[in-house]
Amino acid sequence: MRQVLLLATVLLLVPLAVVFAKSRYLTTFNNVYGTSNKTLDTCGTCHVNGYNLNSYGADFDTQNNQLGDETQAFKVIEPMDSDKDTYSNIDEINAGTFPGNNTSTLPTESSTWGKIKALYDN
Ligand SMILES: [Ca+2]
Repeated sequence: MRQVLLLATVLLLVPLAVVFAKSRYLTTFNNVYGTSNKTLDTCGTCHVNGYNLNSYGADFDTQNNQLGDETQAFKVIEPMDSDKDTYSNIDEINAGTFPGNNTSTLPTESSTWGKIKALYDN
């Protein structure tokens, strides 16, 4: 019985430890880019479907493992286009769009005018 309780405790605590350890990366991200309490202040900046890394998270993970420095890893991947939507990671971060989600892109002039036109057409 004691072993079952120990196993249950470990199974409950390990995922929590992973979540707390990884949220440190989000804190670093927010400190580097001033994104605290903004759109990108979410696990979804680097993850998809829970724990799985999106393309931006994977690029960060690769660089962080090589450099051993979270801040430098974020800086190194700034010019990259992790989600292949033609916008660099830093341009997306500055615009508040997700650098690891190719459906989250910077507004174009035509899309902005389209939204304004739609307001007046209704
Ligand atoms: Ca991009």
